Amino acid sequence: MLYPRESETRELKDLSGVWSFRTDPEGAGMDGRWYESGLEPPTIEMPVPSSYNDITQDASIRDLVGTVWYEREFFVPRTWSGRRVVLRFGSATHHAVVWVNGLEVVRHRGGFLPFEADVGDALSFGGRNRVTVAVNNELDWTTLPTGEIRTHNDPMHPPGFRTQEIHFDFFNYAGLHRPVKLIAMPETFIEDVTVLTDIEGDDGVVRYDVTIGGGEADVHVRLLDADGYEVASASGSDDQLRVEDANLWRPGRGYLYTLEVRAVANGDVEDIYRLPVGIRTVEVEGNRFLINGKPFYFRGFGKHEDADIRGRGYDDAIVCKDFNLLEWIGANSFRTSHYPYAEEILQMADRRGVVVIAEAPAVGMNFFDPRSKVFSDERVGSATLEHHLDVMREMIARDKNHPSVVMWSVANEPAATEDGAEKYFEPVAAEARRLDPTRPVTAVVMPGFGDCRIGQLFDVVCVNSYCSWYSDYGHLELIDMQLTHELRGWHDKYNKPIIVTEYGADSVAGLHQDPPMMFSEEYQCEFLRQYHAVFDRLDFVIGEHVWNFADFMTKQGVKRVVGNRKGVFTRGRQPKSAAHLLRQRWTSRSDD
Ligand code: GCB
Repeated sequence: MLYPRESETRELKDLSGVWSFRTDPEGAGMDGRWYESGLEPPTIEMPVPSSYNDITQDASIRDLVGTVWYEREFFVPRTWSGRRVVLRFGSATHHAVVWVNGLEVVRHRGGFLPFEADVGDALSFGGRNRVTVAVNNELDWTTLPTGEIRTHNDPMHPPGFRTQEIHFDFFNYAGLHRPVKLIAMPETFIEDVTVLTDIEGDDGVVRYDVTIGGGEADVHVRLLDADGYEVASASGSDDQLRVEDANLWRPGRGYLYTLEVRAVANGDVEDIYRLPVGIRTVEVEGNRFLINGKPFYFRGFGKHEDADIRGRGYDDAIVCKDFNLLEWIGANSFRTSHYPYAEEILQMADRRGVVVIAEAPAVGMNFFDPRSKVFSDERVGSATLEHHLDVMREMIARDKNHPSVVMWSVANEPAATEDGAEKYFEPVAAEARRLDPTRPVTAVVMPGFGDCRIGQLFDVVCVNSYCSWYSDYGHLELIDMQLTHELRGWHDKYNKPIIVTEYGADSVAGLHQDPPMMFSEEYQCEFLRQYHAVFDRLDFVIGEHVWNFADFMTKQGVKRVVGNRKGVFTRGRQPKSAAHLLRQRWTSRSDD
């Protein structure tokens, strides 16, 4: 799905701003047809994009399990009549139904990917219009992430008391998290563009494939360099462009060409779309991850889309700050743990040469208790799989053209030791490879190489590790022995390169204790030092992603002190001691 961009033939209207909002804890809105004539009071003001959870002082809104309603009015210019007008949501977490002027235009399941609808038939051109969205945040075994709704039928809870159970720690933020846009384009339009790039000697090769929607048109493309000079051109809906002496996209240097696509019908230019293109290759060879044929070592973080007040809501200021901090600390990569991030974030990674492991929102598929099985018909079964495959298709359709994305992660910490895990993940891995034969595929697993049943399906072993944090509390001296055993075990079993996709310890900023104790800044630093000593000895380790970039909000529970404190930056993006330690380690290496 193409990102909405302006051009000579396309206009955008951003519907971000303050919308009208109402909770619907009883689920009365659908039957009451709240979409028909405007939301009735009591409504409150709600910013879009943002999570709604932390905007008010009302805990029942923060912790709501169910549906909320958003609505706003907007004008559509008379001049847009006769054009294709699309309403596009960057995401709605987790499920949405959308009406325009009371007519249902689209439904979507899944909280982290865009969806859109041609709304021309529902609009009043040259007039006032209303968009209404019902957003539901409930997670069950058929959704991604997975979860369970529990109704507590016992004397200790009021009748019908419901809670959302989730088997992951991050707060289940919800709402309209990403920009909402109206796009006017020609009726015969450029529907999709796919590029695949290759390197031959000093030349870059760009294969493209263009789909035209709404009619017939001839396709002409030009490839422009970063200064706007044409370096290659072709005609036809799919072909190959050769760039002599190409400027490659590489880590630390996000050189981008622009593929300018024109759809021409009867001699007239109908539509123009410009796609940034980075020429690069990725490949796993033996124990190495190669970008442009050169070994790449991942230095960086697992992150979250998370900040105070706006929760998971997209915010240019936070995103820019995060990329500046990545650069400051010497990181070259991150993983979009545990769901696809806003596409604007991938665009910035493209521009800045930051490498991304893009993850599907398949998290929570684990009870962390071997007595309870997840992969079964009543839990993660065929309905979940069907949705998982849909989400892989949507994610790859959105992100296939980003040079920063070098690998797909299909899940985080599923119960990989269960009998059903292999049968479940086989088709998921196969679908990812079918959709994108150019990128390696992985699943992030927990320690326990002995019983893992899915490692053979993937190209890289990505493993999360918390020695001396979730076990052997305080015994930092055990990390060396335990981690070495674990990593060697994975390598002996699968003979694949390993990225440690999570390792980290909570620290409360400003809490000091020497000798180190858990939750102090000193403990977090010493924990990282111990891990690094092991990584530096094992040459099949090809990456270190600290958990986490910044402190982030979690569900409530006795293991968390107003959120997960494993950030090396605070939630306000100030460095803890660990950030300085990493900066020293990472900026002293110039291997890319
Ligand atoms: C993990 C999860 C991550 C948690 C982290 C932790 O293994 O993948 O989502 O936040 O551990 O801090 O417990």
